[in-house]
Amino acid sequence: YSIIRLEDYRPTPYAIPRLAMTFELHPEKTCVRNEMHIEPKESAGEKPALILNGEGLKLLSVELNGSLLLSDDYHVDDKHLTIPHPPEQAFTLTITTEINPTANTRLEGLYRTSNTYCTQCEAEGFRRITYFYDRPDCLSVYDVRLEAPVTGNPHLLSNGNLIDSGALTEKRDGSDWHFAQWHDPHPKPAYLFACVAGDLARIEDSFTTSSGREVNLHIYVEHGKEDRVSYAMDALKRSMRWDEEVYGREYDLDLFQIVAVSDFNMGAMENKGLNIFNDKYVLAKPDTATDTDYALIEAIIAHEYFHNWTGNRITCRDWFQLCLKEGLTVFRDQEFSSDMRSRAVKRIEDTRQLRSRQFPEDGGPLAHPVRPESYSEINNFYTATVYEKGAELCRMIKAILGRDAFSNGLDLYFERHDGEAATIEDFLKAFEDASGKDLSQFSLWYSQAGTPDVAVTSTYNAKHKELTLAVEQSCPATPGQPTKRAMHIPVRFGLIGKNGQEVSFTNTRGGDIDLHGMEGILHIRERKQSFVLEGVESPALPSLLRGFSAPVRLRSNLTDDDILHLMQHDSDSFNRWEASQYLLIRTLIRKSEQDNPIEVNQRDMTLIEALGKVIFDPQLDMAFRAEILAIPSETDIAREIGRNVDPDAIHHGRETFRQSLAERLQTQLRKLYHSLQQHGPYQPDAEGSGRRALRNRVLDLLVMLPDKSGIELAQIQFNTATNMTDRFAALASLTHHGKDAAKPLLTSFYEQFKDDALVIDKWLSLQATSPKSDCLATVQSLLDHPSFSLNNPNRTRALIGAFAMSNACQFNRADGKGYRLVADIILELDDKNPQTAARLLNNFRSWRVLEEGRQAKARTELERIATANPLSKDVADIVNRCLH
Ligand code: B3K
Ligand code: ZN
Repeated sequence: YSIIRLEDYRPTPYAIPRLAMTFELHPEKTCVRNEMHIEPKESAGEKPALILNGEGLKLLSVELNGSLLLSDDYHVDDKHLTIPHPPEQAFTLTITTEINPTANTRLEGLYRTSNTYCTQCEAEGFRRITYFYDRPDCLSVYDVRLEAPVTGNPHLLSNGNLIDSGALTEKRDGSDWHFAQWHDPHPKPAYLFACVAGDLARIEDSFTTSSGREVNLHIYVEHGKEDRVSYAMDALKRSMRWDEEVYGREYDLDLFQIVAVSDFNMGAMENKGLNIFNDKYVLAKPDTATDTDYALIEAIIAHEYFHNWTGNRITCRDWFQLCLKEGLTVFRDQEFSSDMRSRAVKRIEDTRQLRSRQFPEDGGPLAHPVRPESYSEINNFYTATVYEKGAELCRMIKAILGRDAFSNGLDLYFERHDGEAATIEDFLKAFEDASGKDLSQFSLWYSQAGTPDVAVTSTYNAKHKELTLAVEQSCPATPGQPTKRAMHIPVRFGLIGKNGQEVSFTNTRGGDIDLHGMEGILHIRERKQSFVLEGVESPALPSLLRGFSAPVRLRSNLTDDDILHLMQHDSDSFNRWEASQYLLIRTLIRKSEQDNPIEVNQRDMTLIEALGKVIFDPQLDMAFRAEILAIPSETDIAREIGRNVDPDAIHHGRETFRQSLAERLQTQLRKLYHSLQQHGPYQPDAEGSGRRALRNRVLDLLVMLPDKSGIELAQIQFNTATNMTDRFAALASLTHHGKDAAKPLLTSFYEQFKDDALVIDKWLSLQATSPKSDCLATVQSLLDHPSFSLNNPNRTRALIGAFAMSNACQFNRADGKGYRLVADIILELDDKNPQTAARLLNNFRSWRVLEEGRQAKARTELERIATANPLSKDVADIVNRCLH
């Protein structure tokens, strides 16, 4: 497969400022007529050929300025349509193609989902609908006419505003047809095109923008699901308001539509004025959705809406710039959620995510820069690095510039590039021009892959009242990048004294430090550098990397006792959590190395008591206490160990530590559990979800008690729960720790929810993440369960994705059967839905950190995949990178 390189970028020789499309919708034979107005660009030089993208299309006709072209005048291969000698003046090219939406199992282009027609064009799906410049720098105004039988398709939707609609005068195939005509005034790239046709329920609302324009809001869902839309609608309105208030960005059409579908390759898609969503991220009511589902709906509704400005109004010049829209939009949705909920807790969650999803990517064979320089399949670059690390880079720019200059920089970016396809250089230039700061060293974050290491040695000189922070940075080699240059790393910090109080400093030297009251930001720029804080009256511990101000791995010379002190006293709650995580990971690694991890020594006791102090502190936010109680996962522990990993030892060590924790704190835990009982109706807000999170984490410890009292509590909770969060948490604790008590409850859960696919996904995931050795057989038998289907990405991810991603000890079974199962599925799926198959394969990315025996088993499966024939470009790309 060919490699596309950033350095090879060339603009197109032609522009397509407008096109008019007509869809005659038919389940197997949809006819697409595409009338393009094409203009040669002045800069293009002598008579270049017109080369349009197209794949999997049946070409019916090509017309130039209204006359049919003969097949000598153009040529077609499996990826392009080429007109070698187009006219020198502007011309109209009309291409008619036929496609089969029903046979489209890739879920890219136009496909069918539950009898609804729907599209997914990002990144390169438009070329499966018609021949076009299917690249983000070709911006066009779209007029779209949809024609379909009235029966089965009462709604005909596309981007922009509805211009006209009505009945077709003549019957077709004996049935009545109708049409809808849409016009989108905003020029957009083809990846933002969308259309939907089907019989769905519509929920309506409206929003008045800050300048007083009325926008109709329509959410479409399957009939019968109307009662699950109110939260999404509310989240949409809050997003629209927030983008006006915080970024000064107003919505720009008369209509905003969201369609929820049940077959979708990813979370959602920001098509202009017509977002299409995986229904998992729209539908919620208290008895079917958990608090986590609600929070994700809020975040994803916001994310797709925010793309209207960051992605749609300003799009990407080429796919290498993907983080320009994705990193920035993730940053914006994270800020939105922080404002809606608890900022500190949101930061903890995002940091946890980054470490568990992005760090392993950055540290393994799939590592790539936030802005990659080459790819063979772009769909494989919608990664945690581009999205989440990309968001961290925006957050660092804000930290470096300060709030006001950051906001001015963004305004300048919007002003300069509205209506354009931009680059990362354009983005950074706007911030440089608005702030007068030089971001050239900072820009290395976009081109260098890998997680930098920052080592800090702190020494206090009592005589001079100085604290010196000696800093050293390095970055491990990553594929194609053996050596790295020093980066600009902003490290936010404060000082905590022996009495637990914050300690101030007056002056600094040795490097660039911003001061904000008792806090500062170290601007690390050299490989080795010493910062000196002056006027430090008493010995103090540095509280470093507050709020995770840079996506790095931090090491320091602080002792475990120092960290314990910070865990108890840091004025920065994020760093209190960070300290607890550090100590927990150290303990859990130690446990995984011990022959008898059950023994509780003095160090364990000290940590358990310190954790108890936080967990039982009624002054603290409950969601925060729940985060402290979220013991690092087995994958997190494995990542910190980094080599020769034995997942069984990690599992055993972690379980015994959790059991010790439960036993030592059981009296208070029980009391806390009962005190957190819900009063009043369910609310998915920060307060309610924080309380449930804490209570359910407590329950998850109590079920480990040998006296079975916790199991009983979980059974009662399962049976009396008034919402899915509590019911599911009880079931999860029992399934993972409760031995036989879970079996009848899993059955009754299934019976109760068997008609509700999204709830059944939870049921599948739960069984796929059981650490017990019979899990493999369970997953195998669930593959044949009537509620399961490999044709649906949500089902596949719920069962196989959860097994591979969240069941460290069973996926990584020593006998290799976990790998075999997942590899079999990948091979079976590859031909139907390569994108989803490639996603599953990503779970093999950390295979080299395992002990030798497991490495060998994983290699066997990877090689089996690599040599399969045929193999999609998507899977071939990932498997080859994993092996090399
Ligand atoms: N932009 C889409 C993702 C498209 C993925 C294509 N493989 C959703 C989002 O990030 O908002
Ligand atoms: Zn996005």
